[in-house]
Amino acid sequence: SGTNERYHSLEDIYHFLNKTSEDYPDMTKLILIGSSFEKNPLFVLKLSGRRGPVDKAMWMDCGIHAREWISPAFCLWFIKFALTFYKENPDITTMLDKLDIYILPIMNPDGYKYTWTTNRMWRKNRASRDDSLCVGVDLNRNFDANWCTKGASSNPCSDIYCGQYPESEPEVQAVTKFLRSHKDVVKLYFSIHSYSQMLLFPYSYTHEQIPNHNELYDLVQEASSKIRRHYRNQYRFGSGAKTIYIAPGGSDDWAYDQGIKYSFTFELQDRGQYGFLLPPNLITSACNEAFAAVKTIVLRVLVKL
Ligand code: 0X9
Ligand code: ZN
Repeated sequence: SGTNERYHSLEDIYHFLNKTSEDYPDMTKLILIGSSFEKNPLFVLKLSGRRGPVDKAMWMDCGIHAREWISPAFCLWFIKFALTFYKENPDITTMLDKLDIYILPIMNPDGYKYTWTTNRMWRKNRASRDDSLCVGVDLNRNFDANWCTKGASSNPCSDIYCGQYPESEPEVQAVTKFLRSHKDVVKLYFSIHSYSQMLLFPYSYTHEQIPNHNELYDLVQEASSKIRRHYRNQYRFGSGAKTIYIAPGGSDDWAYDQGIKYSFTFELQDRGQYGFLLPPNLITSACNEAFAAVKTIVLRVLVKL
């Protein structure tokens, strides 16, 4: 299904965010929430409908892991789709009329840049330290959620290195600071990864079930069957610990324990044929089905809030 999508360099992504905020001044706000280890800016784009203030919001971050290129591609696709089809597509219209949507398209700009220039399979950020030759912390092991227990590594050379202490990394600090200060309004949290086609919810740091396990299970089950029916692709679903593996220090678990009771991690296409090297002609289908999942969950949750 050859469409003309492509992946975008870090510079392109910054340019897209600037241009979009200029083109849609009444529906967007570009917010600088911090900067990376190498001092690249961390921008959140706030999307809202043309209406008065609302007291509910959702958050979505992309690009925690550098090599998962479909993830930032989805955040950009989502922004473009939302702004283009507001008032045309009823689902995105409802979402933007009822919620402020905060999108961080690239949480790990340093790592992402490194995958474009030097090592396509890089995962972590690019933090260096005096006492090791190895570079990088796994940002999805650095959150303060059973930090650095089984499923993470204290070895700086590991791909799942948890960092020197919880929230040691500037990228994680920026996100936790923003979410802490917006805790009362943010009702849904989405973190976008690849690959393996899974819709996950907490916990990943323990096999224990969260209090609203059944509720979140029903939501991801419905999202998964929507994808199967409309796009003929299979997504597994369930708690992280049971569905993928035990892993501590993740953003979804941290957000959940902050009180964001609708917290999800999506693993987008594919199931391993191309893995992280998902070809550009599959971007559109990956984004369409991921959006179907996001929208199914958000529209369901909105009527409960
Ligand atoms: O291991 C991860 O961080 C994620 N998988 S990935 O292949 N994209 O690296 C899964 C994250 C699930 N949630 C938590 N572990 N908290
Ligand atoms: Zn990932």
